Amino acid sequence: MSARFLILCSLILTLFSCTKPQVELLSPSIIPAPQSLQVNPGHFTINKETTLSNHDDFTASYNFLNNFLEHATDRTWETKYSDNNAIVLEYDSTITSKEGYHIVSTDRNITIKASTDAGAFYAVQSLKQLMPVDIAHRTEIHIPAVTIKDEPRFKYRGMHLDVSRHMYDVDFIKKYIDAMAMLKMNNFHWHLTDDQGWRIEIKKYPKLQEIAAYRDSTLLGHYNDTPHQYDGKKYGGYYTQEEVREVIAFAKARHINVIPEIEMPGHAQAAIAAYPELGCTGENVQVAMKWGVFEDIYCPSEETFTFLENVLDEVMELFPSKYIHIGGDEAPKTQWKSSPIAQQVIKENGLKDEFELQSYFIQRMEKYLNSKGRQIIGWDEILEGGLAPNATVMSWRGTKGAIEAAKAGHDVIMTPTSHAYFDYYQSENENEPLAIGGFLPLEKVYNFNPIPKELSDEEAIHVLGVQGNIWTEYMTTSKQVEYMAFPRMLPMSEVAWSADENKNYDSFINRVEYFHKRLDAMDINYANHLYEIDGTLNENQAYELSTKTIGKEIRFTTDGSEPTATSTLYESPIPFTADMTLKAQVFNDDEPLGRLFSQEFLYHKGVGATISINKEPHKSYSGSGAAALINGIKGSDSRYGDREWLGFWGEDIEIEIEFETEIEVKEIELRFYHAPGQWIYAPKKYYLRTESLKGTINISEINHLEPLENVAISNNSIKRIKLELDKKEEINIIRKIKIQIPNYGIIPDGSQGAGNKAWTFIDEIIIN
Ligand code: TNX
Repeated sequence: MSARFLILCSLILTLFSCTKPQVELLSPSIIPAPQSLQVNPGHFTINKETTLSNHDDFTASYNFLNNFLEHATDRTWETKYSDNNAIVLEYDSTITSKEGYHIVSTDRNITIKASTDAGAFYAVQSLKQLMPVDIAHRTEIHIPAVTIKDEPRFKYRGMHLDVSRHMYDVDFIKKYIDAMAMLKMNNFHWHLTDDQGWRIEIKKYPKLQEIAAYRDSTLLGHYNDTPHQYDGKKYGGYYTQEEVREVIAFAKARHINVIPEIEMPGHAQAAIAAYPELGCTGENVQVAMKWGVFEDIYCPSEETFTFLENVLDEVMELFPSKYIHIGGDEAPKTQWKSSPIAQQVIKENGLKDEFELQSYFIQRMEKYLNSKGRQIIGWDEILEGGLAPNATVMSWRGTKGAIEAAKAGHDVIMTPTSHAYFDYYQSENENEPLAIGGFLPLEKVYNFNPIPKELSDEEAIHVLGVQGNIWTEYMTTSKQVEYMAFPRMLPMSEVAWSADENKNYDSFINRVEYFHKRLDAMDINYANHLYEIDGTLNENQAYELSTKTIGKEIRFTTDGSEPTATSTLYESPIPFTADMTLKAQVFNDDEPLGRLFSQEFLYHKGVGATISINKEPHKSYSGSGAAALINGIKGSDSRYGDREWLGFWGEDIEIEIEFETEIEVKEIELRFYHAPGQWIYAPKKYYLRTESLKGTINISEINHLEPLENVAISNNSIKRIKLELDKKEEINIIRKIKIQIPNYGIIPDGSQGAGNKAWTFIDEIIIN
């Protein structure tokens, strides 16, 4: 038997034996992984006579299942009481988890037990995944005999979608919600307003529809490309209240709550374009045509509060959600500083500064929403200047905000950029469609640990759950949203639902491979990076290649040529002892899969030296540690979250490299990532010090304390700094190099992240 056949047999459970398949059964590959799943001998067969029994009032689940089965089998299904050849929905009060369920399938029937409709609904989702994808028009569908007991890890399992930067039709919103339901997600965070467009009909304010919903033009290319260029086309639209109701009803039938976000006090330029009196300057502004953070924010006047209360009244009328998201992020305080109205409010209310004014603003809106029985959610900036008493914090700038809020007894939802921003790149491949930046591959999402270790068990109870965010600056079509959301929504669903002890990336990846067929059947334009090759340098200076799915071969070349089905088969790590270009490709028999892998190796003088850094890199951007800076491998020119780049947030760093013996060094090249849009700045200056060993004991020291000239060439947002050493023997015959890199400092006004500390990202230090 060939290896491939064996693998096939392990994937497909057959009734009798591998060699004589009678009934092909799918090996259960449910995503998110259930609490416990046991495969038993036997199977259940859905045939012409199978019935559906809704013993109790599991309306949404029953309707969903009935629709699905009728569609799959091309017949109407009789609903009657029977426990033979039936799919039975049954109430079971012993299932204490409100969203939990049991499924027992045998030769005789399938029983779904739950204590709520939500639990039964999630059972139905699992049951669907026990069936093969291509079941349409089959007369028989076979389902393996299993016992599943399941319940979620977190009660908040969310996905966000920004419809302001780009907008998608109602059919797509439903498709997105449908996919969320399949993955047992239960909160859809609908980001409806922002600087670039107001997308929800508010009847009391018609200019929100006429003016705020449209922008005159849109930025072309990336924000970091200069000079900025525009397409000159009017863009926009909004969801009518009727459409909003339709979306909410559709989501409700899938046990998904829809949380509207109405941004305040910042990200409000579109509303101010429609009603300039809501701003502090009274001047006319345009709906924003590019991305970023804008200074036109709501003025804290009575007029603004009345406007926002009226808007929220209509929002609450539409959305039954307990939570209303009021934004609170990225609100520059410049205009408040010079506004008499804002300063008056500060004075009258005894506030210390504009941060306390923001807090006053949010607390006032919270009071209003609380009085109507609703709760607010805000981005973590709402912590600044004092947290509103009942607010839930959505932590996006790392986890600091979440820790502070949970310690103060507030609920938090975890959406850190490092693990939850699906607008970031998911592959290092240069051919990826344009994205905002960053690097968030599938595995990193999967390894997201939502409970910060700084929290005690008691405090951790405040972590309600997790959410993936889709900011759509660079997603002009719904197909592009799908590409960024899938498959990353899959690992996020497992982070949200599955018990930590059941998580296993290899098992997950094998389930994803089959899941692609489900996504195909749903016409979802997912990104397929499963057959990409991953490379790491091991301690023996040899390069290891791997690919995530089982049963595939990797073939490679080291002379720069493209690998073919007859190139060298990868069997053991490839030694790295000279400059080389490694190219590798995954093959399934003779068929190449996925994309070509290519890696340059620079065998410079730093390779093999000892390195230390006085500060730990930030835990979300720690690459493969300090050693990554002298391993001969440069970081990606377009993604800073890979294994080679190290990120430090606001810290001055000092790097020390020590060679085994004295060597001659002529130049040192440093590489810094420079992407102001993501708060990443190359430092303004550097200091270099070399130490040489005179004889055997004396260490002579040469200080270059003045900043060395920046001979950088800005290249694809990488700043390269070449430090040429004086050609004097005591300078370039050296034992040790020390490089001091002061952080850029605070991000200046008018830039993304203004007022926050800048990041420093550094990768290979090339020593020649
Ligand atoms: C920050 S996350 C934002 C958004 C941008 C996003 C891009 C947050 C609260 N604000 O306005 O779209 O970064 O990644």
